[in-house]
Amino acid sequence: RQMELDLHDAMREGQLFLMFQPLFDLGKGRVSAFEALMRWQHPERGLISPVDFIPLAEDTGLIVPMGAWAIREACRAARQWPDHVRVAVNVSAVQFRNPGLNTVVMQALAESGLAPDRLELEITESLFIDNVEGVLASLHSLRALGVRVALDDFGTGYSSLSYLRSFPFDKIKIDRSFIIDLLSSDGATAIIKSITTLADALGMETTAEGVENVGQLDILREQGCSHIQGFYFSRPLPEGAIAELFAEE
Ligand code: G
Ligand code: G
Ligand code: MN
Ligand code: NA
Repeated sequence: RQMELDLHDAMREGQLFLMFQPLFDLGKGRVSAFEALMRWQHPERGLISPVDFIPLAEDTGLIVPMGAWAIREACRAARQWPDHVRVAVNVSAVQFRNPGLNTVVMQALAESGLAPDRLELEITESLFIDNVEGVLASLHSLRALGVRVALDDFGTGYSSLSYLRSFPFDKIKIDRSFIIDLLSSDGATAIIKSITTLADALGMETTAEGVENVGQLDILREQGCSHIQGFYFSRPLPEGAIAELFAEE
């Protein structure tokens, strides 16, 4: 209860901020995007992880204004980056089902001047639990704005294949749990291979999440994964560090 009150204050008092983790394009050999990851600098408790406050934000509905803020803030930041670099923003199921999302996206693009195809929204499989028709309609209206859509945490949820066929995602993000097993299990390698083959056939990119070492990277490259994200390449960075990163490139 106290945490809920605190979360209200967090929004008003600017205690929320975004970190940005790079996604690396293996084919082009360069950073292609950054994923925006929300953080809460609590005045007494210090830094709080989204794992600990996003569920509360979803239960209370606060995720709707918080998520809108994240989209606006991410677009504003990305406007400073080179044109080929996108920004990816996580959209929770509650936020996705809110009818105001299209307007939020449109306003964030207009306000920042960011080209629509530089914004990528990450949604998870859990959205497809019910009302699949409604979810597909919303996805199409977002797509009509010119933004990209990625399927996050792929492989952890429900019957994945039917909605992969029904909706043209731009990218599939392969869940970290598959990457963890890569060095110890041939089965995990086979799964990566089948996901990248499927994604290629459907014209979708793939990002492997949670890549932590060069051994995993080698297998992913070999199995046709197009992008990687993870601590091996870079941890999430503060906005200020990104300008330096591009200066080095
Ligand atoms: O950054 P970290 O790995 O701690 O994120 C933990 C979880 O919180 C991830 O599942 C991530 O998708 C989620 N998350 C981070 N930022 C946001 C955000 O802005 N909105 C939503 N809905 N989820 C987020
Ligand atoms: O659910 P989602 O994919 O949005 O979650 C992203 C989360 O994964 C972030 O909290 C981020 O900090 C975390 N993450 C990113 N790279 C790695 C990694 O290499 N290892 C681990 N353990 N977590 C990672
Ligand atoms: Mn994500
Ligand atoms: Na994920």
